[in-house]
Amino acid sequence: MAEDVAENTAGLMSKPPASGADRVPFGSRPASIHFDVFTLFPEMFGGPLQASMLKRAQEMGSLSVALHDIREYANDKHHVTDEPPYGGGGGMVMKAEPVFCAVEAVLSGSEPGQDGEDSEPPVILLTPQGRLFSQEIARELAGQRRIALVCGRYEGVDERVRQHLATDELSIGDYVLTGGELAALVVIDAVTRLVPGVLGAPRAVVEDSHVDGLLEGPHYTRPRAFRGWEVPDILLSGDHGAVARWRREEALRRTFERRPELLGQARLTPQDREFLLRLLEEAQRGRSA
Ligand code: 6GU
Repeated sequence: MAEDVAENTAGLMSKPPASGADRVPFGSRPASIHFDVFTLFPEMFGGPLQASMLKRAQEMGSLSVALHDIREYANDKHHVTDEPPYGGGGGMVMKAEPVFCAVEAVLSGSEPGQDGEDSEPPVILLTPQGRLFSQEIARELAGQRRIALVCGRYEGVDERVRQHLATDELSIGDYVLTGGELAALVVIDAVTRLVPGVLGAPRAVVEDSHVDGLLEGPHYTRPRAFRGWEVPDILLSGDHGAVARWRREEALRRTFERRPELLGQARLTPQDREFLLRLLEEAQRGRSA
């Protein structure tokens, strides 16, 4: 069944590792992650999983995604997956049983595919009530071999899914989406790029915004002057130490200006603190002038 969905969404199942994967030392194996996604709208995943990094990660064998249509696990003739809420009120609530049946069938290995390897992967429910997804959570999840993502829909999900099936509940921000599907894609993207070998240059991960708790500073590429706007001279100086310090200060400046609340958690050197103090003094002078 998972295969059917994947094929209908044009080949989303994992492919055998490409030739580069056999350069891994004997006895170890390449890092990879598998997502089981439970959704009423598997067709929402086609495009994003078939482009760019997520496509390449699947081709390399670093990522596999199995889409499971919850509707197929509804036991009644009409495959009902939602009902009006007990106690009245508006909207519809996602029924517990089809979700339980789908997750249990797939994770217990009674479903063809990735069974046996890890019988108790995290089962993450995606709803606006979850804890806020972050780079830190992405890093934790990137250490898993397998993750189940359950996409909430409609006005809600039967509470028993939350209490007795999910091991965690995530939200991607303080706004309301029509369902957890886009949030699941956000999680898959953020986690997959942290799987070793997925990004070409490991430095890119180390220097990411949010990794050391700061926003990234500005970047420039050719040409040196575009419509009269010049690249900062220091980037052309060839002085690597000066460039590194400038980048650090621009990251600090940007974080100070846009997300000052991040500075409390950031990893800062004494030199960073000195620079921030200068920014603070400048800001205070600016305000009193
Ligand atoms: Cl995970 N689901 C929905 N429906 N809305 C959201 C969300 C999730 N995260 C932010 N908004």
